[in-house]
Amino acid sequence: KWRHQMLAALEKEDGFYMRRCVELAKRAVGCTSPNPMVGCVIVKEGEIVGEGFHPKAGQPHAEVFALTHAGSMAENATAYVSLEPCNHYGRTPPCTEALINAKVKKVIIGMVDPNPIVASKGVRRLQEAGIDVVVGVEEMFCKKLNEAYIHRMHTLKPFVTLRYTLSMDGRMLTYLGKGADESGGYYSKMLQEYDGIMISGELLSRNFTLPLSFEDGANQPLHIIIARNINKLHLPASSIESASHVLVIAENDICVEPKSERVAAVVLESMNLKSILDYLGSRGLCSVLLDFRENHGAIVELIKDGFRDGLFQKVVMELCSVFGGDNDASLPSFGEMMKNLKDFQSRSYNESLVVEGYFS
Ligand code: AOF
Ligand code: ZN
Repeated sequence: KWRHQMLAALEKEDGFYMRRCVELAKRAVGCTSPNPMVGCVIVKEGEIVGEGFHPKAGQPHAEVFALTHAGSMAENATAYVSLEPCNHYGRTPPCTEALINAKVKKVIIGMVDPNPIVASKGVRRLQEAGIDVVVGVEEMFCKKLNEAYIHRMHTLKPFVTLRYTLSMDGRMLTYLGKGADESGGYYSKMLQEYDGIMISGELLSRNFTLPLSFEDGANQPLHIIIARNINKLHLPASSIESASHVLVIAENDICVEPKSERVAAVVLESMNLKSILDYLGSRGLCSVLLDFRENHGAIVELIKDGFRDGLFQKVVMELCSVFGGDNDASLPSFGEMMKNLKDFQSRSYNESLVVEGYFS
């Protein structure tokens, strides 16, 4: 009995293992779309015997990696998964069957999969096989991890974050502040995290280079160039080499140079933000960063559309320790913006304060 009590005291809580799942899942940040990020841990008698995460769409799911790692130790063990195990044949076979075949005793799940093909069917299948199932451990944490995936499942559109820079006196700046410095800055991390970054075509005529993430091994975002009232677009050749892919969205056929297999162009009949997002969602993008880098042109129209049609989910504002900037921008003032946001967080990076929040 004494030994039992000792073991119980040493045993970690479910939350501990679920947080480990989330940590593992994040190793594939920016790489899994249109799939979610998922982590899995197999625990036997208080010890982790298997770990895995989903690296990329088309590759095996987190559970498969963790079960392979655990081998025969998975029998009678508890599996922790940050997302409900799938019960369908997609690009890969169902994880429920893998867990059942491995004879795990219990499955602890962070959140139900909002994908209508799964939506609690995975839970049911495991229960029917006699496995003990718990749902909702560290649920908020697991939902935050996949906020973009969840949003796309519900709306078929990517999750959109509006980013801009402000001076100390609350005016708009069209450049990035010191908080966006190459390594360790918030901007490079965002570029790693988002599936796409949207900028306006007008910017490219001004020696603007396509922004890139400097994080180790980062999967670069798709550079989405919005070309309105432009007949010819010249992309910065040096940027194309380092960018992953460029997608030009235009109202009519335009000439894009230089030609490259990394550059694609598409004509959309309607160029409002809603149509653009519908299109990007259908292409499997879960998240898009709308980067405010100039005070006129196509970007201003998109911002107006976004506020009118409620298409923004999140805002990231960099407050720089400089004075000046523009007054007549299309964006609300800092105070007005803050009134519409919830769940704020602020962090300082170098000489900038980065404030983020969600639209209610
Ligand atoms: C899991 N574990 O690690 C992931 C899941 O085309 P597939 O086979 O990759 O299936 C994609 C769907 O599976 C995806 O939309 C989501 O519902 C689920 N993702 N499920 O059990 C995982 N990545
Ligand atoms: Zn699966």
